[in-house]
Amino acid sequence: MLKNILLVILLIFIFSCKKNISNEVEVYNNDFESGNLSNIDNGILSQFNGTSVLGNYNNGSFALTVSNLPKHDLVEISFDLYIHDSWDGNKTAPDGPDIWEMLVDGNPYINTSFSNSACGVGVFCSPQSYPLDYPNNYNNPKVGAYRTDLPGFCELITNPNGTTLYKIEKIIRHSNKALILQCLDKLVQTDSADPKCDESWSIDNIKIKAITL
Ligand SMILES: [Ca+2]
Ligand SMILES: [Ca+2]
Repeated sequence: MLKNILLVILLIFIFSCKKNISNEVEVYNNDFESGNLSNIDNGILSQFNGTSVLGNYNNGSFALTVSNLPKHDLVEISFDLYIHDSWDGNKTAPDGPDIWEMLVDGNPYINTSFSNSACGVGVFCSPQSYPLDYPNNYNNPKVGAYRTDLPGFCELITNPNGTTLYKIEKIIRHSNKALILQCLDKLVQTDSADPKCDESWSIDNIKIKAITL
């Protein structure tokens, strides 16, 4: 009974929150097809799977600054995150852990690990933290993925792990006039001659909305 009452209260809360969104303005949208790297520190472009993407990065980061946001209470940040090749999740040195982070105005909103190895009978597959934060150790590789059938980024080596696409979407409290979106990795692969070919990431279709309640 108490459970039901709590559920009703929660539903009313959610409904009233939805009702109170009075305005939504898209303040940034980039699919990188025009090569636009304005306001992106350390922006690099590549072609992947027939589209232009921001990346790829290994032990790298970029920072996007969006200025002159209208008055707002929340922001919704969404993008495609490609995890390329053989990320090792929560393994330890020399293979990992393979950490990926998203920060807004310097504050971490995602601090996780990805594993992109193949699982099978008799094959050990290293766990990943995503969709939870590192060091959660209980998720199989590719949990929470949107697509797992994409080719690897690096064509120089035979890499059976391919690329996994995750749809990242975060709504956070934010009211500053400017927003800095930073993504970075702390990839570890000390036994590889070409770590960027072993594991890397890139991003596409960044959209940011300013929301007024
Ligand atoms: Ca693109
Ligand atoms: Ca690694």
